[in-house]
Amino acid sequence: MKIARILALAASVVLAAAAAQAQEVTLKSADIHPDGYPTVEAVKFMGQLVKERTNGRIDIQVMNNAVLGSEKDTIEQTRFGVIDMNRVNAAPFNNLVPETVVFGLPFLFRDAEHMHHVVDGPIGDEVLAAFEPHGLVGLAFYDSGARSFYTTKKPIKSLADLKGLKIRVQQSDLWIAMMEAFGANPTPMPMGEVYSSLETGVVDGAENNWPSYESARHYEVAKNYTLTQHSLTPEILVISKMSWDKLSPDDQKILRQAAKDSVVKMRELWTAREKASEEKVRAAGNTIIEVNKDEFRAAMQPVYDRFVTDPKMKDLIERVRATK
Ligand code: GTR
Repeated sequence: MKIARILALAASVVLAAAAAQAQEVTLKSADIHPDGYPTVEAVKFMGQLVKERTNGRIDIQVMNNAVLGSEKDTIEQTRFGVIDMNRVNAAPFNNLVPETVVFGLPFLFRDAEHMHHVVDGPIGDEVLAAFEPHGLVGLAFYDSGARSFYTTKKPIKSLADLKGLKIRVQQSDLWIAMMEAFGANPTPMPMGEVYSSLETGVVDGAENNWPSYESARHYEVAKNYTLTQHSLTPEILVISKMSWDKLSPDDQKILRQAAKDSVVKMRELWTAREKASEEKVRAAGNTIIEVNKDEFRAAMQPVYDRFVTDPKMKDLIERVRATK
């Protein structure tokens, strides 16, 4: 009798442990972009890897199309564990995590390859680590191409054309300062409001990469696209520290690795989409304008003077520049 009871108890302990092991976790991941956009597909791909590698225990549910809100709002919700994961551009993180400013600085990255070398190396790791004190764990950087201006009426052919134009910017002090230095009148607002603001004349223009210009249909209302390519600010994938801390160290490792693996996929998707979006916009008959970038670059000195002041920031930038 006694032995039977002990055996039964032992069996129930084993069963409970197995149940805990098999417990399923669903991580909700926010994105403002529609299905098919590279960032959305890259996180879905990461989800497949995580599912396989945890035998179905951990699932990532991508909640895109801004169903969870604007980027700025979802960042707050992610910090407080209401949303588990978030794929956001570096810009809306600028005020919260100052280290992210480096990656948005105008004309700092020479090209996509230079940006890849920086984010794949120790500087990238440092910036990802800088999220932790703010309730977030940085997982990966994704490509976002180069951002360029687009306008509804007056085409931008030189720096002087930007003077006094109302240009929508992301909600970041760095970006507001950048627009001011370009001579424009910055209007910060979430991405979801840009289309109607262009259409109704609340703003004269905005700026973004080829895929966003095309997929958000801004190209239909702002038909002049000027290839200033002023910033190669990447996208960042984060997880809430609250969700992270609930995972075992082994599962954390699986997540980190799957995020890194999804970067490779993202780069393939990005290259293809950048090309496809450019072709679609050109086929629509939009005016694509080449400019001399030198005067745009020269106008950015006040931005560097204001944001690159402390020794830590100066050092980071020197190391970015020195990266091959
Ligand atoms: C896109 C980026 C989005 C968002 C958007 C914007 O390129 O992928 O995350 O930041 O720009 O301008 O708001």
